Amino acid sequence: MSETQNPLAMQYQHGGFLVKDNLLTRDFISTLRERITDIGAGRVPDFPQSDIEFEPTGDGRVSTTPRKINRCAENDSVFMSAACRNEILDIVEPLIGPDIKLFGSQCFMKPPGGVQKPYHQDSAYFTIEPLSLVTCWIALDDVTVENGCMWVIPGSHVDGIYDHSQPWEVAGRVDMQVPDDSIDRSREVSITLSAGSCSFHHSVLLHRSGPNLTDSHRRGLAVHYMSSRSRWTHPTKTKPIYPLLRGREYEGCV
Ligand SMILES: O=C(O)CCC(=O)C(=O)O
Repeated sequence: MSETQNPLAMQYQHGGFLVKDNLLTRDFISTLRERITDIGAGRVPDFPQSDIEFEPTGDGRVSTTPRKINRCAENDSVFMSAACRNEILDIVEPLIGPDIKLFGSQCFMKPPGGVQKPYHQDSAYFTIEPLSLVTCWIALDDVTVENGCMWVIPGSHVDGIYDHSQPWEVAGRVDMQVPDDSIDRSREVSITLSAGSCSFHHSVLLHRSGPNLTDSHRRGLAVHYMSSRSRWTHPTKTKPIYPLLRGREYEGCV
């Protein structure tokens, strides 16, 4: 089926995101949740502790509550099995083509009291061209406005990269966000999901997530996919090895 005939791909091209309800089973989601608990408790010995970030305490220090687990699929076979699920790759393929590589993965823990993540575009941080990666965000818990769902500005994926010039302090370091006055919040829409449902967003789409105002976690696994025809553009850093998940490699590409 060509990109233009696929209704999901058309929706994605128009709005820069799409939602697929109940894409993964509750059993598989339970497996991922248990794996997160084991990693957090240090029961997965090979998982690098340096890839776990912690929540800020509000007084400039960092707590012992995990906020984010970086490189989950790259470090761990259980998470890699999530990144390789055919249910997901079958949706990604019409969006970026048949040759698909894993660019990265992160688990956003958003514990009770977890802080917001302000507006940003993933491609502002990704040194890959073209700027057309797609992120599958897998809901590991039921995700609501109250527990900090994602919000997006539909159609902003065609705007190009915004200035990320407003400092934002989190987890002991300063990150950058799109200045609040550049965003028209009257256009934003929330993405609420049941556990096992997934959203897919374009890497140039403006998005944020709210604070968690509830007393349970709002966990989400974000897996970033790119075409294996993409090019590495970082001026100094050596290109990492990106695993091929479907299709084929291309000479001189990522
Ligand atoms: O899950 C979150 O809180 C933020 C997610 C996000 O920014 C992303 O997946 O790019």
